[in-house]
Amino acid sequence: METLTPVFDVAAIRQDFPILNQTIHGKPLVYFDNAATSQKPLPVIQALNEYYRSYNANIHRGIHTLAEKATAQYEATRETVRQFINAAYREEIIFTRGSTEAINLVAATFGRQNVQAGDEVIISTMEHHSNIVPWQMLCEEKGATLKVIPITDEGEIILEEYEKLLSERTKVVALVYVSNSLGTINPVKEVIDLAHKYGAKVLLDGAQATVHLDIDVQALDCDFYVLSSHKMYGPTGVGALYGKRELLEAMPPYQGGGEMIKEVSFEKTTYNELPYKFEAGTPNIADTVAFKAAIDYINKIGKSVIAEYEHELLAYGTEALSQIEGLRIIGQAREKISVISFVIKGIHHQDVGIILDTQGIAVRTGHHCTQPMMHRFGIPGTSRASFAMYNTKEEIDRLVQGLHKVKKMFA
Ligand code: 7TS
Repeated sequence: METLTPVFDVAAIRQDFPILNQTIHGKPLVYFDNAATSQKPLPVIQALNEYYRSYNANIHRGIHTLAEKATAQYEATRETVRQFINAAYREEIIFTRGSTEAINLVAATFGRQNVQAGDEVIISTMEHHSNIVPWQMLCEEKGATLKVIPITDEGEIILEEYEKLLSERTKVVALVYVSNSLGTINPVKEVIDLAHKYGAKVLLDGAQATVHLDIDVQALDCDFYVLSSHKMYGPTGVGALYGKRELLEAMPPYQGGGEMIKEVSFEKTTYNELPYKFEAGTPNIADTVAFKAAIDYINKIGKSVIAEYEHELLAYGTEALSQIEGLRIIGQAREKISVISFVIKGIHHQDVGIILDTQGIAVRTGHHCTQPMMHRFGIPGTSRASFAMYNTKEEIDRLVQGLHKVKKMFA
């Protein structure tokens, strides 16, 4: 009998990721560094290959067949990203190198235009450095003030404290949707609605969220949203900025050059329409084209099915790791994605990472580009296991065994 709900077949999915099928130091690879970057399925690798083998050409400028095909494929990715986050218009999707560049774009254009001396920008304690430093640079330049939403010991932002920070001086609230170090899913809708009461604009850092959650920028009513392809099973070097059309239209360009202009003379340049106004120079065509294959792959399997499976991994991993004596999970929010950050009493996180690697297990160790947050927890860093759709409970068992070995070595 045919089943109506899609079946999640992790063994079949693993076949699509050739990199997983290898040994490291003689042990089968366990890849638990997905929050840093995810692995790429065959359709993505094939899309890259196909682009360079059969239609590499510069886009938007040529009238020859290859240029037209490359342009069509590049623009098809824009439409796919638009649908994936439910933006209203394709012009609202600007391609960038990733989340970092997208945040810098907003800080340098919208920020410079709208944040003045005495104004305030609000971020949270759990931001990635890429959602701290651009705002800090802006505040320094303008004489504005950076305010920080505190978090609880569980790793949740304190909404009442956030409300106290808001005022007529608040121009921007920039918040991570899902924390890369804690896994926390922030209550972004409440944050956005409160900010809008004060006329502030909200940027959501969706670098981690986009691959795990259903994203609807219209329902959220965020003003800006950023994402990175490489954390979504797509290639590195490409990401996107979503911005509400009227905001993007009012913003000055970010970089000057080809593509972003309408007409250039030595006296005056007029700028291109959206989205090209923000896409100066030849973009990363190949990776952008292949990014579509990554989103198509996620859509084919089904985001909710993937999320359900990853949640199972999170619950299983949390339970298993909690049994290890001396291990403390950093980040115990009620709403989490499949990230488990932890410290082990008396053992440096770097040693944990090195020993796990000798057993073929890849985790990330350190501050994960969230140094102020580590400071908040009074630790230099953590070891972090982050799960993707191709991970398994057996791999988590391997991690647990590995951690027992680590502990033995330091006993
Ligand atoms: N924001 C968050 C929440 C992130 O996790 C990252 C990357 C970025 C922004 C920056 O994204 P990029 O694509 O521009 O680099 N996070 C990580 C990580 O957790 N480990 O390595 C990179």
